[in-house]
Amino acid sequence: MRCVVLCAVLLGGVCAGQDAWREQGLLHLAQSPHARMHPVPVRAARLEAGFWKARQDVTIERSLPTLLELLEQHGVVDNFRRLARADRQPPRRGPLYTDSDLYKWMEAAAWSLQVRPDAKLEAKLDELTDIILAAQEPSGYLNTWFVDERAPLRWQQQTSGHELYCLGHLLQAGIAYYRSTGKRKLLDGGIRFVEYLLRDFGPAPKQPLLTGHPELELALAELYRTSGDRRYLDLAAYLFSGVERERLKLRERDLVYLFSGKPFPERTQLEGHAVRALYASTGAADYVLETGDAAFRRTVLRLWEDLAFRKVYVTGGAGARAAGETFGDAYELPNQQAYSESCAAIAGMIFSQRMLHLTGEARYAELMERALYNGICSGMSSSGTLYCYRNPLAAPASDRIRNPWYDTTCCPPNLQRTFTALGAYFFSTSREGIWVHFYDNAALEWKLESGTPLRLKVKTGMPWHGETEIAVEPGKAEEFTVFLRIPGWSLSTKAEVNGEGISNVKPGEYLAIRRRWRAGDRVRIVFDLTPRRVFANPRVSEDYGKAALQRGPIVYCLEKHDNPDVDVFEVALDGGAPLETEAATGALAGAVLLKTQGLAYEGPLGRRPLYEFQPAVPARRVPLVFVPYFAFHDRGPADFTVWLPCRGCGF
Ligand code: FUB
Ligand code: ZN
Repeated sequence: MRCVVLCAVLLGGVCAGQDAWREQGLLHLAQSPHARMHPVPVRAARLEAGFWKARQDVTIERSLPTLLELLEQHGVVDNFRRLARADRQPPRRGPLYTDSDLYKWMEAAAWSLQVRPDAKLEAKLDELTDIILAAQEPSGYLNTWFVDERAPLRWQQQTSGHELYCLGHLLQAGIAYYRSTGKRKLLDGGIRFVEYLLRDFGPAPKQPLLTGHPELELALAELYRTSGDRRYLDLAAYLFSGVERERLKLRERDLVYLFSGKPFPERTQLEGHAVRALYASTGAADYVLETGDAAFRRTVLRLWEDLAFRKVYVTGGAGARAAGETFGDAYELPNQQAYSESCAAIAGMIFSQRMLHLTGEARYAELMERALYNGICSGMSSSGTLYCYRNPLAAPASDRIRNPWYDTTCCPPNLQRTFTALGAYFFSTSREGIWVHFYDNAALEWKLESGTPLRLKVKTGMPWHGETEIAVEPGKAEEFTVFLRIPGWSLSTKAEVNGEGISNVKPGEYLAIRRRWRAGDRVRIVFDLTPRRVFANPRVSEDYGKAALQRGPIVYCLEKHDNPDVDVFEVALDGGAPLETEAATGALAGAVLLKTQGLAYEGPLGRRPLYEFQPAVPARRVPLVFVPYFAFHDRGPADFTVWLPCRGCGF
């Protein structure tokens, strides 16, 4: 039996009582029968001074407050306030999905309370909860767009109306706030809306229901995990069933674009709107975690492989085409035209997170890492006040990619909720022991699944320096396994326990160290951060003959700021030149830069004819300095590119 939110007693031996909310992981998989491992709660995994802590701090200190101001300025909160007023003033502003932006901001703020308790922020969340719930109708319906003169349009525009998308984010905010404070008012508001759906929607004679933008599916799975109420998971199953195809007269192109409306197991590839497709896949993986459904399992595996082998950028971004914000065909990965919405990188990352927890296979963490350190990290400026909606892999200075605000402002709060909860993505537990997926300075204060308290203290220079020490401190001596992910990029990793070397450390796998651990045990790992050239599958025509540079998890780009005498679009890498490292100074201080010799073309290519009988060959030697991709345009707009032609690379 599942433990429900309300339980204050032991149910089925699993519910810890009134404080059960404290124990719930980032995803509450503790009772998910098909989970190979279980995420830890956000409060259990504290990031300490280092790469990600800096990003988390700026998110909490700058990004959350400034974005709330902007949400206020753009009327997003007033859209709720006005519904409690007889005069309905001020008029509603923004596109029809703005409610979700506030909910996502609240989710981010809620997670941040587990990182840094803040009474003022908590009071603000309570105030926003009251404002939101004052707009909820007695039926449970809650949406600021389909009201008054637009009320008759409710559920009439299910392919584009985002009513269920907004509800999904409301539930996720409610769950996060509940897990952070034990307060369930916002969550209960979300549940009231779900109960209204259960009452009035479903097979005839009830009304049809479709997620025109998938998102509710994963929220319902988490609601099921939180409440124990199976009807919520069944509703997700209904949304995946595709039964509304006929009733809503969906066209084939709707089924592709929405990634909704046809039986999920009939999906064979990622297509259509990238965020929709990846949220749907995430929700489907959640469904497998709960049910083990074999057809769904085969499908999510096939879709993940489509992403990893054919449709993801080297930065972990996804969604090649700007038109419709869609996936391209297999291997269609343009660089300057890349859309690669921040939300799509996040959606791909959480899809991989579910697959990791389903299987325990390191390749899923590998793809999470690629996205986190590159195409997600790039989404927010180091100042915490500018955001990328698109994350192209090359751009001229004239392309204003980082902006404080977007009318469709889905990405900024999505980045925030990822960064505030980030520590909990680093560790999981299973019956065998503890898993470490990513490496940064961090302290885990949690417990083994046997109940023994466990403290892990990670001290590392990652992602810039490979020396890493993990202090393992169980509450009492006990036999268990410490699973350490050895990243695929670390080709020769050294590992030892208490000074004793471990052999057979394989890149791209978890190193499972099983022993009787006792307080004072130390694991030392040295990751191999040799900078390397990366080559794309030759079917990616845009990257053929080119290379990118990568060191550890960080993908680099060549940006004009550091190469004032070079046209970054008219230079090649020299495949024989060494790749050297240098500590960055100034705005990028703390980071490691890459330096190498490149080859520039003689004279601007713009003066050459478009077609010639001899190829243009770059021959003039020039020094090149590469910076981490995530920092593109962080020091102001400038030409940059990730992929460069590579002479002498053996093409
Ligand atoms: O559909 C509205 C927004 O557009 C969603 O939040 C994102 O998926 C974005 O692509
Ligand atoms: Zn977005």
